[in-house]
Amino acid sequence: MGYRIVVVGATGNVGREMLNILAERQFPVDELAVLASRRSLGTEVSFGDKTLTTQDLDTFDFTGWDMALFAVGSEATKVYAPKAAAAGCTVIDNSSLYRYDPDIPLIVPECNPQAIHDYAKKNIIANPNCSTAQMVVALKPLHDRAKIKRVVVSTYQSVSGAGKEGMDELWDQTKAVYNPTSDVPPKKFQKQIAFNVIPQIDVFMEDGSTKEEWKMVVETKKIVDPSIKVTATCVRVPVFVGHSEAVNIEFEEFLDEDEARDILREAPGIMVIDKREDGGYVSPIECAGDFATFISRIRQDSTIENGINLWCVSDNLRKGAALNAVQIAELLGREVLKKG
Ligand code: 11C
Repeated sequence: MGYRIVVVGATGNVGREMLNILAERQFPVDELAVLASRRSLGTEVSFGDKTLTTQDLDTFDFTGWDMALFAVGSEATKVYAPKAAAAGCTVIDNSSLYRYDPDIPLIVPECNPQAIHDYAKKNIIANPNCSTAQMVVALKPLHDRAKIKRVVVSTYQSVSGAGKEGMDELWDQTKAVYNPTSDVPPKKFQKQIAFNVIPQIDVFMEDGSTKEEWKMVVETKKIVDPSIKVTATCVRVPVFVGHSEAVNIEFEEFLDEDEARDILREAPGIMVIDKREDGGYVSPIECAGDFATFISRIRQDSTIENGINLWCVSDNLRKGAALNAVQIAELLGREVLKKG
């Protein structure tokens, strides 16, 4: 016996990846409903070798369904997630709406699987921001060994983090550079993204940081340890899929670079590719479509007593969104619902 699963926002970048990953990982699905807003109603989506037609989110009855994977913005989530949760269908939400609610667990299964047992307070589980998810997978095993004091991270985030419109804007602006008669002004992003980098993701906060940077700080504390200090600079780059991060970590105790490499090699969800030669590291184009978070360039930071630098790359639509949501569904199934 398997599960009755709903995917909400099935026509978007993340919703489609959720369907791919449920099929790839052979999640025990008995029945699957794919929902979309009125605008995309009737659109067909693929699930393995099947084609499914989207149903109306507005009129859908969540009663009798086990889990709903939400991949819509915070506004729609605010309306429909409580409805699903109240009907007894556990919500796994990819938006930022519930992440900071103390009664809602924010889970990366490699880091804090024990938090799954808090799901029942509101029958909702939150999925983290993509840039946080891949970083905490690397931080947690190192923290368990040498206790992290402070993290300084700079991100290089792909345009797919901003949805299909972000991808279209990069594509159209890139073509326009070679065709001087067409002009594609910035719409999704604040400045031209083609052949450029933009040091702003999400809105500005009062202290001069951006909300994306704030999310990395707050979510790392909630998932790994509230004592860890994080300072982040988040930058959009002209890459379609795959977020990259340069991470500097300061520990309480000394951690040798070789030991750090061995710990990461053994850690769940991580693939270490770290050869000290030309091209002996992973770049975002190579991680697209993969499940792993790739770690390269592991080295001592000799400017501080207990420091390590590393390079962290992952498919933001997968570990950063859809894969993590499906892993949460697997965890909920394994630890709580026990049907599959
Ligand atoms: C980006 N990280 O790359 C964002 C997208 O809070 O789930 C995901 C925003 C979020 O633009």
